Amino acid sequence: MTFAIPPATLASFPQDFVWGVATSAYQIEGAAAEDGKGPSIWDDFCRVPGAIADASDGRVACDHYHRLEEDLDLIASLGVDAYRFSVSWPRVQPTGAGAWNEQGVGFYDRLVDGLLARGIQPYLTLNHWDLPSALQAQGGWAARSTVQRFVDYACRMDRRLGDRVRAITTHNEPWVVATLGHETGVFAPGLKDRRSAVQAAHHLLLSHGLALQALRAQGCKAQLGLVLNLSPIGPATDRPDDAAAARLEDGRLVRWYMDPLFKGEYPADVLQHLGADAPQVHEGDLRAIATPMDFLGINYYTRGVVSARGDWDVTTSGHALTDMGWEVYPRGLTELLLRLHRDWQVPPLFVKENGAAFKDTLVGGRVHDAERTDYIARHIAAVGEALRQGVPMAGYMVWSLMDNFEWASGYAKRFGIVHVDYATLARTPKDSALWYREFLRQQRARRATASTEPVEV
Ligand code: IFM
Repeated sequence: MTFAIPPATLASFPQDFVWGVATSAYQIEGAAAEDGKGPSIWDDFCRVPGAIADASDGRVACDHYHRLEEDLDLIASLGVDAYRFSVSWPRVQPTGAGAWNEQGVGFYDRLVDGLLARGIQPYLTLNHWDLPSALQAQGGWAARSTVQRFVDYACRMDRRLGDRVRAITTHNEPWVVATLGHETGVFAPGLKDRRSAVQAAHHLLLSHGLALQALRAQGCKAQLGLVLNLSPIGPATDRPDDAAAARLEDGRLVRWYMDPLFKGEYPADVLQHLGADAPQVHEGDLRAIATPMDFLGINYYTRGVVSARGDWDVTTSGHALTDMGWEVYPRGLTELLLRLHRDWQVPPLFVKENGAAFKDTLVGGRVHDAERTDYIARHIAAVGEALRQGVPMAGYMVWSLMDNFEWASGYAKRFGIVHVDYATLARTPKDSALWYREFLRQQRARRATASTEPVEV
């Protein structure tokens, strides 16, 4: 089976386009209570009966903390330009305030140096959801005091690693933290309160903006930005109530974040919908949130289709579904990127996560995951198409380097291009990893010759 990307599309990727793979701390590190690490809200949430589908947790995960060198070699073997990882805040600052844990910082020091030694650019994320439990006890993201804690943490991390990392992302997917963590309660910290969710979203955005200002004020050398999970949202039918429901969903997922970041205002229709649950916004907050970024990261997996009655059946879409039940819809990525470029003054855009869970089987040392390779190839083509149409795309990163702890789904959902045997923790590159490596090799060859020859790998 070959996975072709149209030559015209391939030719649109600039020479300095950044190709990478991504992970996050809680999902791969393990060592959840070692070397001075404090507890996080995900350590706590995993103990709630029924919270995690397979009743698992991140205590061991992929044991990345103890297998750092092996994993660095694995990343290097793929031939990527960049590796996106997150820092576990409670590993470097166990209670989210005050004392710093040198052993924890040392781990990230070795990670960054190990990447650089292998010629890979480190892309650091400060918050990929594992807030220190001690801060949750003081209200977590719903409390304004967490904003300053985060700014302090960001500045300290920059002083330790900022001279060596290419980019610092403040938050990964604030919608998930706010909505799934505080409104539907299916993610940590497991609250079910819309007002808290909306306030948490505001504090995440505010802490992002203030962190950028503080980092720049102390001379941070890394590129600075934020990563949003976005999708194009459309109505299930042409009925007016479906159109209204889709517009509101777009407001809560996309415009609620894009408008304050790039226009310095919350969308009026969503504020009206929220009524008394609208956030407490202080004078100057929106100006801070709109602090210019060096890049915007987008995580894209699927589109959203909304019906007013909540009865759209994804299995009727006619498209393949992933093991998460998510529709495979690469065209939605091009649509989304074009819209971001058209409707907001966006800086260079990165796809910071894109990938798919499928049911994999390891047979004779191979995982023939053709569906995942097809998914990735089609989404890379979708990015190329956006580039061709003038969108300032700067990079693309596969989610994920390896199978890992998929939050409330536990270990059953495998997103990796590298298979992890959770009994032995052995890593085995899947066919998708071999394809990506070959694709990147050809990209590099194309860079070297600046050729536009068709590429079929
Ligand atoms: O695994 C997650 C990741 O942590 C954040 N973005 C979506 C991925 C797949 O669900």
